[in-house]
Amino acid sequence: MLSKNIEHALNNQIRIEAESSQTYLSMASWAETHGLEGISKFMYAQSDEERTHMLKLVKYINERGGHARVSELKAPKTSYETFKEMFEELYKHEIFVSDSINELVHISFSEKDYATHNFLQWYVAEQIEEEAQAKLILDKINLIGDDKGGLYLFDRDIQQLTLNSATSKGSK
Ligand code: OFO
Repeated sequence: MLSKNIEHALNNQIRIEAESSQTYLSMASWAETHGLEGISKFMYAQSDEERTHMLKLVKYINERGGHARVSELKAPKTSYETFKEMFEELYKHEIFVSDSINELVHISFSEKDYATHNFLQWYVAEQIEEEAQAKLILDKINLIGDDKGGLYLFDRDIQQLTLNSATSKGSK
C-alpha cells in the first residue's frame, strides 16, 4: 500500500508526464506547419512516449492501492522562433523531468518504500537516455548553424533517430 505522501508525489509525476506529452505534441504541430517533416515526426513520437510514461504511473499507483488522478494541465507554448530554440527547450524540459524523478527516488528511499524505489529505476534509466539524446541533437544543431543544406539533412536524419529509438524500445 502506498503512503499518502508517495501517492501524492507519484500523482504529481503523472501530471508532469502528461504535460511533457502535450508540450511535445505542440512542438510536433509547430514543426509540421513549418515544413519540418522529420522533426515533426520525431516530436509526435516523443509525445506518444511521454503518454506511455504517464500510463505506467497510472497503472502502478492503482495496483498499489492508491488512486491515480488525472488533472488539469498547464497549456504548452504553441510557437517558437526557431527549431533550435525548440530543441533547447526540449533539453531543458528533460533536465527538469530528471530532477523530478530524482526527487521521487529520494522520497521513496527515505520512506523505505523499496517497491516504488525499484519501480522508479526504469524512469531513472529512461531519463539518462532522453537527456543524452536531446544533448546529441543540440550538438548537431549547433554544428549546422545557419546552413540550409545542413537543416535539410538534419530534418531527414532525425526521422531515422525516431525509427531507431522505436525499434530499440520495442525490443526492450
Ligand atoms: Fe517522460 O521522459 Fe521525457 O520527459
